[in-house]
Amino acid sequence: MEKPTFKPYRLPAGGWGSARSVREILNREGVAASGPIALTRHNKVDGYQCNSCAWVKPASPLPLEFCENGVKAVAWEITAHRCTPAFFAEHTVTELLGWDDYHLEQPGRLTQPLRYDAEIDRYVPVSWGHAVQEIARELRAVEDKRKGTVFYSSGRLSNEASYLYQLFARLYGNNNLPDSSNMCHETTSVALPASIGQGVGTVDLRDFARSDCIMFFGQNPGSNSPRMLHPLQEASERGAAIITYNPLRERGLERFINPQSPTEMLTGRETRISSQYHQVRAGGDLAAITGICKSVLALHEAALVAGKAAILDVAFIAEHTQGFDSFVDWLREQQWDAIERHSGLHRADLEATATVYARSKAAIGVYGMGLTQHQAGVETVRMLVNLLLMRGNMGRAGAGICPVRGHSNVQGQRTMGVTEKPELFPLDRLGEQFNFEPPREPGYNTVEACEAILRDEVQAFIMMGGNFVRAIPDHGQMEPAWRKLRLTVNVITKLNRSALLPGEISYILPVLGRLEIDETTAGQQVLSIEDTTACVHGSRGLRTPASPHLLSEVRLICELAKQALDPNPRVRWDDYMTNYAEIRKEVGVTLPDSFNDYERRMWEPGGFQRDLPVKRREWRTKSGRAEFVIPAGLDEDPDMPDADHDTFRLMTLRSNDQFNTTVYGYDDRFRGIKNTRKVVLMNRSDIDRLGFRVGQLATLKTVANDGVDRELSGMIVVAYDLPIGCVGGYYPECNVLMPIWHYAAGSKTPAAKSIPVTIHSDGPEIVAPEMEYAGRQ
Ligand SMILES: Nc1nc2c(c(=O)[nH]1)N[C@H]1C(S)=C(S)[C@@H](COP(=O)(O)OP(=O)(O)OC[C@H]3O[C@@H](n4cnc5c(=O)[nH]c(N)nc54)[C@H](O)[C@@H]3O)O[C@H]1N2
Ligand SMILES: Nc1nc2c(c(=O)[nH]1)N[C@H]1C(S)=C(S)[C@@H](COP(=O)(O)OP(=O)(O)OC[C@H]3O[C@@H](n4cnc5c(=O)[nH]c(N)nc54)[C@H](O)[C@@H]3O)O[C@H]1N2
Ligand SMILES: [Mo]
Repeated sequence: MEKPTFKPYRLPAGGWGSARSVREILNREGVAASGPIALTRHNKVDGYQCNSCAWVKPASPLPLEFCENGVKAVAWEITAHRCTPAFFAEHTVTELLGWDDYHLEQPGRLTQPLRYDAEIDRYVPVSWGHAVQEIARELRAVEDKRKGTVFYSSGRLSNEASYLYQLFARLYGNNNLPDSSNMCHETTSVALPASIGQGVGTVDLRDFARSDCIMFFGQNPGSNSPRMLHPLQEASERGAAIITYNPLRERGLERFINPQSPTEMLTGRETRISSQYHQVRAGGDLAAITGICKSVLALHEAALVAGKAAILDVAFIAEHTQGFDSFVDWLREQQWDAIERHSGLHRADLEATATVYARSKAAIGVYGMGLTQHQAGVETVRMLVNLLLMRGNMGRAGAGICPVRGHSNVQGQRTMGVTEKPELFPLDRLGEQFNFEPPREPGYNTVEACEAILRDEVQAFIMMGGNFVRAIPDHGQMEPAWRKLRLTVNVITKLNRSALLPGEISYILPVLGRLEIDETTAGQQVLSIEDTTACVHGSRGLRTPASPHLLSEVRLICELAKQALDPNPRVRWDDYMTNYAEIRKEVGVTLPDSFNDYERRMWEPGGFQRDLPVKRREWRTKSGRAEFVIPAGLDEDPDMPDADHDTFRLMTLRSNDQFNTTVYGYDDRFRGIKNTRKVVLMNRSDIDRLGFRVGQLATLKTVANDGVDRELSGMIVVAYDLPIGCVGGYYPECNVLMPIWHYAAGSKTPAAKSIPVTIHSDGPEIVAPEMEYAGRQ
């Protein structure tokens, strides 16, 4: 590996850097010739839907409706490389455990089902028939079906597979359906229903085109939803205000060149994205938004005194909301010095935002992990809703709330019933439809599944996609506990670390990817997904499968269910796995409001939008109105010993070269970091205060009084532009530092953006000189 370097990136997001990267990726995966052909069908009606993020698939797509990171995700799946049984014959599991995430996925797509053989410490090929039979037998043998079996899934699973998976779990006898959204937008699924009676965002692309004020809190579109930069560019050029709150200056939120525009590429004409950029302290948004609300209130009062038009939407507040007066009382009590201390920002910064917001006609609040992954994440999201409600920015054109969901179908999965919360799915109707009594007790979410594993209560864990053990907190405790499971089933496409922690009986079951042709006796089957604006799209594979031995996820679920469950004439597994339209028919019965005429509508340009009651100002909350919340305090992470200068807030970040635990490479182009992921980004003054030198190595230790030592050494100290007291490191490397109990109250989303750590020198030697951020570029 080449020497780590740090050289601030001077270019905008997009542009030639992006175009070059796309070419390199296709070459690297050995698909330089066929990759570009596939990409012309990317996010197109009758094409396939991108397997990377959940950003909108527009009705009028660009000729090339993809981004650099979409290409990475596609190339990763259609790669020419194969991880065959010969690879497993060569390497023991113990040896592979020493490899890092990047190298584990390099051998390529898995080609055959494999079973772990403990005697030779290797995975060996096995037939599908044998695999399904043994897994089904083990599932039947679990004593306490309610507590003993977990059905995890990761958010790429199609609507069709998700629907069958939840049906399988509920017929089996539990709601243990944790999924990856428990680790990201679970906070949203708790906050939004309480505030506005709807668990998903309220805006779509048309709203972005009409808004004149877009406020961004803790979401990084440049790396995690790059196609979103197109509507943002359009908004900026139209003169809309884009206001960002983020501890880091993320390039995608600063400036952008559309790599698909020849003029922009040739002339280098870039667009400024954010009109205001506030480097809020990690966990400081609750205080910051409180400050903005307080300023808006003051502007309103001043306007009334001056005989000018009201700033608040008084009629909306009276007709549609609840709790406004108490909220105003609470706002008046909040002191500016506390707001400034918690947010790390000046009153004038927050007033500047309030002034622009107060003038706007239609505002959108966008957010991501920077809000959801804190202990008070639920209250912070609800505070952002408060801000929007004050001016009636809900249920009208150009306005609303926009959680930017992660995985390409994580939202659809929840819609299809993959949820541990029984109240989120119409179980009565499901029971009637299939003539059974669905379990009503809440199931495990991801954190609760981990806790149950630590208590030795789980016997069988089915992982439908994902790299669970790597994505969760507390690796030091979870990995040994994981190995005590009786049955672990890894339904994956590439090798990952979770599969290398076999339980007593362990399988790797390789499946088709979304880009691959899924052929049954009834012909080629198609799938559907839902994007972050609740639009549902059809997706048709176009590539020959990576191996003739792969099964589709739908088929695998049906085969397992047929053997693990008693027969039920209403559940037609054989029909479902032959003709996926039969699954969509069942979805239409369970969810008639949104999924009538599913089969046809999923091919409409731009997809069809699910019913969103807030769009017509219908509030399905307890009071039947939108509810203002009053938070318990301004502190988002009460775990953080605040007055203690030696404790830092660690934010775990994604680089531009990863998709979750899949590490595409060791460069984080936009942040200027090359050839390494073992870095700790620190403010220069913190480095000086600790007597450290830039480029030396350091150890991070978690501050927690629970008797468990959590530490990570060999981290290169980088001087970076981020607030004093906050430090940054990469996920999943830093997950070893996260206590399992450090999560958001109410949603149990791990609080991955504020882990209390101390930092210790590993010695004065400089391993990487020049790791200093040279100032704003
Ligand atoms: N290429 C690529 N795309 C992805 C993914 C990927 O890994 N790679 N992952 C997908 C998934 S599953 C998800 S959930 C999404 C995640 O996408 P995002 O929501 O963008 O998540 P992160 O990158 O974890 O963090 C977002 C931003 O939060 C900022 N931040 C950290 N702490 C705070 C804070 O306290 N306050 C504020 N205001 N900001 C803060 C960070 O600096 C960062 O810019 O992306 C999806 N898309
Ligand atoms: N510290 C920290 N931890 C975090 C986060 C954070 O910000 N900070 N973010 C959290 C979030 S938001 C998330 S969503 C999780 C996600 O974390 P992960 O579980 O890593 O998510 P995936 O990207 O789904 O998992 C990648 C694996 O999925 C398999 N796979 C890929 N495509 C397919 C497919 O089509 N079918 C099947 N069956 N398998 C496939 C591959 O084998 C690959 O190894 O991590 C969470 N953990
Ligand atoms: Mo996520």
